[in-house]
Amino acid sequence: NSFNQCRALHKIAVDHTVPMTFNQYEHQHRFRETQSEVIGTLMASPRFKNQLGDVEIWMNKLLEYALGGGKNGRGLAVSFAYRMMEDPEHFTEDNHHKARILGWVIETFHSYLFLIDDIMDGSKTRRGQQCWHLRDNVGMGALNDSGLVFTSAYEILEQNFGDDDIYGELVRVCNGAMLNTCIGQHLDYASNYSREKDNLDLFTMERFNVIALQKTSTYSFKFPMNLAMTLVKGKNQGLHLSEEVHHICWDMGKLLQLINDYKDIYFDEMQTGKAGTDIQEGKMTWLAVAALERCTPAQRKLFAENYGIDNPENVDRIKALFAELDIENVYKKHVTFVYEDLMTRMRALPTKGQTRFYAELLQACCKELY
Ligand code: DMA
Ligand code: MG
Ligand code: MG
Ligand code: MG
Repeated sequence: NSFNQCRALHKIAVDHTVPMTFNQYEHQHRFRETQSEVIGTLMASPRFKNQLGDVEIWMNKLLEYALGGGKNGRGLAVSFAYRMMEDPEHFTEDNHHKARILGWVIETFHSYLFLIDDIMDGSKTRRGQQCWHLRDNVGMGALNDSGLVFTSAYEILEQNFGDDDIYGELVRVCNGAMLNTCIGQHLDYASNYSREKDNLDLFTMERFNVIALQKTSTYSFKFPMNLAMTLVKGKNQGLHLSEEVHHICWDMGKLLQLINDYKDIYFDEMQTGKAGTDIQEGKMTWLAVAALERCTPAQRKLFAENYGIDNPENVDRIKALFAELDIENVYKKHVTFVYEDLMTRMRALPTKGQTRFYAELLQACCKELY
């Protein structure tokens, strides 16, 4: 059908069916192999000793939900980044393994974020399953469970790096990334549109960009880079991310959020493992802002009357408006432009290793590894 033809035309950034390369499968497999070790060390922490039997049962259930079924893009990025940054003379399997453990630290923080995000966004499913807070015997306990996951990330860090010189720096990196992301999540939530709030004036590209940088770029790209760099830095204090690399990370995060916003509306649950809620919740997505930029006063009124309402008729009216404004094509043109611009800037990076590394991250971002 025409939608599939459209997708074929814009394969690069929207087609999640582009297969991963053998190498990517191999790394994903190695990464996942370390998961049980990481959970084992966490649960062996003295802090879990002498607890009621229920605690371990609950933790295992919670961690299975929190760490299972994901694509692990952020976690994998740490080990990719370590391989890219490390001087070949100092590269060791031991450090590579440490990079994978740091990858699981990020994955644990990530699951903390989506446990809360799904409550805030009124989501029902995640990774092909019912959301945690909707399960029997969970409910509002999910808030505390998110605390268990959050503190577990730090516990994993302490169990594996507590005696290391870089421990303090790793803690600083984690806390900085999480604080920034939580600020982004606050802004995201506070920007939700509703007729009562009558706050459509907040929907600007400028604000979308600021929020995407904070809620997505920071922990999806800067965070893995900074952890890998801390691991390498022990021997190379002068190491830092260049200004251009910072900007590339920012813009990849914006692209990731853009794709995420698109899929919320145009992909079905079978493809994403989560039912979209952005229109229902009145989220300030890229598509909503792009649509408003193109609305006539009458269309803007229709948008204001129907956006942010959890009712299929209102949602359909918004989707029809998006179709009228040809938002899918606007999106596809924009995504293609962003992708090509990033590729050009990546090709201009000082070393071939950097170009290859960032281009791979970009592919992963577009290929649904995140
Ligand atoms: C995701 O925003 C941001 C974080 C920090 C989890 P989102 O709510 O659009 O993500 P999703 O579509 O996965 O719920
Ligand atoms: Mg969400
Ligand atoms: Mg959200
Ligand atoms: Mg989303």
